[in-house]
Amino acid sequence: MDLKSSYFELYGTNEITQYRWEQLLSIMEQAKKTRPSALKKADREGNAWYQSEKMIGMMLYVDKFSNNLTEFEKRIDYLAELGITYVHFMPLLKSRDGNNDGGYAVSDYLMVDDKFGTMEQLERVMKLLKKKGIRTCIDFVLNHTAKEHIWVQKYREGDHDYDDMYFMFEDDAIPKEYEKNLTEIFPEVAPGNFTYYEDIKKYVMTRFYEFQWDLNYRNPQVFNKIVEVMLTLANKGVDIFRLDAIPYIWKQVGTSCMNLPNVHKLIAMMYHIIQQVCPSVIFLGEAIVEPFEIVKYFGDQKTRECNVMYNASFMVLLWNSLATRDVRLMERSLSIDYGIPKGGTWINYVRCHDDIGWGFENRILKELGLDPERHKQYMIQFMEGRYPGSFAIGELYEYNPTTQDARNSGTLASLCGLEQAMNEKHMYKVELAVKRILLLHAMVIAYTGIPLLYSGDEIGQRNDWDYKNVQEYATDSRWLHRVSMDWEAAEHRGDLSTVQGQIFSKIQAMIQIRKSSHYFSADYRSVPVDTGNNTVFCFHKEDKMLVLANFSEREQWVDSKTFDWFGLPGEMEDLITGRRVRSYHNHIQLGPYEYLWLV
Ligand code: OTU
Repeated sequence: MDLKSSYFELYGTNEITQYRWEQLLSIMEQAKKTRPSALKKADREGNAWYQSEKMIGMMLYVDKFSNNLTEFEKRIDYLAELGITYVHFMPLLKSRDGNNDGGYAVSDYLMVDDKFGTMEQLERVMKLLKKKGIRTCIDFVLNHTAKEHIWVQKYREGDHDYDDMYFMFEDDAIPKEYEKNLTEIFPEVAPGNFTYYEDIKKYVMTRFYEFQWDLNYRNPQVFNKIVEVMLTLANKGVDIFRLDAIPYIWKQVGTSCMNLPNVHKLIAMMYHIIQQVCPSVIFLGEAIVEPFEIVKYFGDQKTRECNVMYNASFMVLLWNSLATRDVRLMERSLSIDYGIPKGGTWINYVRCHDDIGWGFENRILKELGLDPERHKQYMIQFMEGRYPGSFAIGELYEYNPTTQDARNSGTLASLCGLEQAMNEKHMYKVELAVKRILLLHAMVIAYTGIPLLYSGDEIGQRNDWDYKNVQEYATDSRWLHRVSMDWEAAEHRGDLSTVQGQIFSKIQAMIQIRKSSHYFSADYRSVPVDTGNNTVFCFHKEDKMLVLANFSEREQWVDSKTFDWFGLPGEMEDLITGRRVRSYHNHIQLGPYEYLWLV
């Protein structure tokens, strides 16, 4: 791409653009000049590292994982023991006091929040991680800042250079025009998309929480400033930028202000810039939108945007399969070819710090004879634990009493039945819950892409109900699953008679297997296969490897003729157990929630 012509196309050919363009060039020059030599050396290798089978991520909140960055250093060995090769630090830049949406309301991009430590400590941690072969991902919140950000302060002080950093209006005429086409992101806790401030006599665009002011990328200065902080952070050693909430960064009256063409242009420009300045760095895009919109953020063969994107559909489909014991929706949805460009790679995860929202392909639901609305209600109630027979214990998120619409919160273990089983002291249920936890991990570790674990899930941590007693968390049920690492429980990880030991050791083993075979790299595409059994999910990797997974608590049989093309009926080896698997009376047998990685 030609950066200059894109910049002028976006911002118009005039003196101001010319001035900002030159400013951008000097920001890039400066960053190039000051990039430490160790990082420059890494740059020479490029950024293809993210496509390796060795990539395994863990996401964590520093305070919840290790109190602060100093204590984090002592926990690096734990991450290495599990086999982690990249750590995603949840927002750790300075954020506003009080409610800050889990750090997603940044008040200073160049400072680490005091509650975690200092920028120097972060740099030290990144270096120590690198020594252990672990890369660093940080959250980069670029759609909005806290209303206390320095750029807001400068505006308030009357510095005209900062006049148009945000969307501000004298009266509500334009806001009303916008509202006609906007949905609400947090309809229950933060309704509306604009807020009136008496002190400045302005309506400000606040699409998320009121204290998160949307940045105005129509102003080239915003673009330059964001690029400047990004490059500064890259020079401190960040390998992966998780670009938060990207669908929203460009706004246009009369549209939904989501996924607009200029969003893609902005991201492509930013990517081009990091390629120029720090080519070992990559972008992880966060866009929890429809799959055909998500894949556009990979860019195309010529113009890359993000290297990796969250595979939100897969996550939701895994839960759907578990709750319904029916894998057809997953198998059919994953069979759709969205034309991902080469190099575009998924982050596969079972849950993250956010809620789970039930976005399905309604067309496929209908093909299966299901009513989309009623099916969604089933999932909502099942995951909350309200549906009769459900094993999950979770909570609703953003529940709308009028429409009954909601999303769900809960930790992986609690949603898989461990909390209920422990409450009932029901040993068989505990066993099933552990099997579900492992099954879901086996899927995200085996499927093409990078597996991302949530800290604490590797030892089966249950919901944290105490969040209700913390004032700034109480109205946001996502804190139910943002648990503090239970280090005492983690001590039992070597003891296979404990739940922690059973989960940790098996996940650790799967990670090791993944790292030792090229079949798990980005080069081997996963292709779903219809087994003829609705509860058994199957995919193969370029005919080299076959994954089978039973999504029910009952034993299942699959006709081995389905796999004639794969060399059956012969003998196969399960990579996980080393066991020889052969068909028995032309069938392959799978125990409750059993999964096989066959070669
Ligand atoms: C993201 O999520 C973060 O993951 C959240 O934790 C933040 O609260 C939020 O941004 C604001 O910074 O709407 O329900 O398509 O789905 O950006 C979560 C992207 C969100 C959105 C996503 C957003």
